[in-house]
Amino acid sequence: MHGQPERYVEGLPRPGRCLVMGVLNVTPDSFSDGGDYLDRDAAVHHGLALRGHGADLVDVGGESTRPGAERPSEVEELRRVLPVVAALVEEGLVVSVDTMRASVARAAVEAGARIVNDVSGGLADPAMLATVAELDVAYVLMHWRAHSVTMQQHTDYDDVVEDVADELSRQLDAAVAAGVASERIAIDPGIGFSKTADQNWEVLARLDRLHALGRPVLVATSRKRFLGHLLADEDGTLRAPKERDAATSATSALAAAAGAWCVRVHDVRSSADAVRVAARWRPGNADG
Ligand code: PMM
Repeated sequence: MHGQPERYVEGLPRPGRCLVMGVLNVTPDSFSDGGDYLDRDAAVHHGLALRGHGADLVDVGGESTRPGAERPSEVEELRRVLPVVAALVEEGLVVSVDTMRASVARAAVEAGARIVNDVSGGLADPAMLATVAELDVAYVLMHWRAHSVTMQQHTDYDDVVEDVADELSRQLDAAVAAGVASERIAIDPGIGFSKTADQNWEVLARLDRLHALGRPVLVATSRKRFLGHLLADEDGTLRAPKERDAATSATSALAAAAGAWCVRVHDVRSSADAVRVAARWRPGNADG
C-alpha cells in the first residue's frame, strides 16, 4: 500500500483535477455555519446550491467537531442527517456522511451515501472499520487523537509532520486489517484537530509526506481558526469565519497544486475556481 501516491478513490468521480467536497452541516453549533441549515428543506436547498456551484461531492454532517463541542445523541444525529442524505441522493448527488458512529454510517449508506467521512479515522467507534468494510463504500480516514471537548489538549508532537504521518499510517493499517479495501480509502491530516495554528501550517507545507503513505489526500482548511489568526486585525481580533473564504480558496489552489485529491469547503464556488486554476497551471494539462 505504501509507495506512489494514488490519485483516485475507487468508485468516486475522476474529473482530472482536485475534487471539491461541499460542506453541509445540519447542526446547531458548527463554528462557521451552525444553525444555518438545521431545517431539512433549507439543508436540501443548500446541498443543491452546492452542486450548482461546482461541488463534486456533498458532505452531510450532524455532529459539530469544533473545539470544545459536546456530542449529540445517536438518535439526534440520525434525525438530523438521514432525511437530508436521502433527499440529496434522490436528486442524484454524490453524498458523503460526516460521522464517527458506525450506526449512522450504516443508515446513511443504506439511504444512498457513497462515502463515510470519519474524522476519528476509526478510533472513536470500535465498530466503524468493520462496518465500512462490510458496506464496501469509500472511506475518508482522518488523523485524530481525541474528541472535540479535549482535542486542543493533545497537541504535543516531536515532529508534527512525521508524527501525523506515523499515526495516520497506523490508522490506515488498522482499516485495511479490518477489511476496508485500500483503494477505497483517502487520508486526511485533520487540519485544526489536535493541532495548533503553526502545526497546521507545517502539515500543509509537507503534503508530500502524506502522499508517501500511498493514498489520496483530502485537505480541509475551510474557514478554520488558523486562517482567522493569519488574517487577524492589528488589535488581535480574529477574522470572522465567514470572512475567511478568500483565504480558503488560496489554500484550495495550493493544496490542489501540491497534489491533494480533494478539498472540503463551505464556499464551493471560489474553491471550484481555485482547483481549476491549479489544474490548468500544470505543464501540459491544457484540458484541466
Ligand atoms: N473538519 C470539520 C468537519 N469534518 N472532515 C474531514 N474529513 N476533515 C476535516 O478537517 C473536517 C471534517 C470541521 O468542521 P466544519 O464542518 O465546520 O468544517
